[in-house]
Amino acid sequence: MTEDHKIGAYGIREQNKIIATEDTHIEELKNLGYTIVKSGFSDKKKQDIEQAFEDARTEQENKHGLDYLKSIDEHRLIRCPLQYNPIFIEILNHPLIAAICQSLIGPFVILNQQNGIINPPNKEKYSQGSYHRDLPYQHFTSSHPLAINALYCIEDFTTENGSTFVLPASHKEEKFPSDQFIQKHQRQVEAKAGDFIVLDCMLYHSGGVNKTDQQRRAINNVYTIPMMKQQINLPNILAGLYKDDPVLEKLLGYTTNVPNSIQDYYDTRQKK
Ligand SMILES: O=C(O)CCC(=O)C(=O)O
Repeated sequence: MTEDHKIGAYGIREQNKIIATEDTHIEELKNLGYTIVKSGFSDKKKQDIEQAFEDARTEQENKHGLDYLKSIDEHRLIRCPLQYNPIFIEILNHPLIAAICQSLIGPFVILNQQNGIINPPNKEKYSQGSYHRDLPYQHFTSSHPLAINALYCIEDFTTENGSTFVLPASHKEEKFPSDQFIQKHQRQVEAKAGDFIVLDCMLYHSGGVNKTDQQRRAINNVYTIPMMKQQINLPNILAGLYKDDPVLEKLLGYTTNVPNSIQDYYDTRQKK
């Protein structure tokens, strides 16, 4: 910051300092509950992710059947894309996202879920298009974040295609605010393809209405303290895949899976 841009202040003895790249994001997440992080992925990588997203969607539909997925309102979600292509592992293991999560949640972070999210065109409704917390039904606040959602944008998120609405600082309040407050203070966040919209999971947010004739896609990556159960048992799905990598072994939950027996629990103690 140049002298011209220095903020005038008095009576202040303590102030945050921006030193590392992640510090700006950490400050925004603490104070506002959201921030935008540039992935730095090349155009080629972004295209490969988009292709992998569509391939994963086809594979899921072939496996479970589109009619069945529609009958349970799961046709606009891809559950656990990480099982289909290692490119999704690169997304969930992004170094800047990892640094932010570790600084906010603590040194031991696990992936709770990764989902492909499709906001359909022509104002059609979808499951994420209503206000919620990513730790739903919870009405407490905590002094440290318990969970962070890094929503990777496959295309530009615009007001036209239903980019995400947030209620700034609502992660600090227990109750969902009144409709009047929401109408006055909600903010629609715009982001570029390849950005992550990163949210404190206790921030109230909602997908917007997609008024265009093109789908708007994203991949959410939710990270939590290791004491929270995963949305789906990822070690079970991955069946040993990536277990040889000590970082991924922890992140994917291999070391925090609930032991099936007392002997299994003793084995975890022995490894410590
Ligand atoms: O699709 C969106 O804009 C929001 C996604 C969302 O709400 C979520 O990942 O929890």
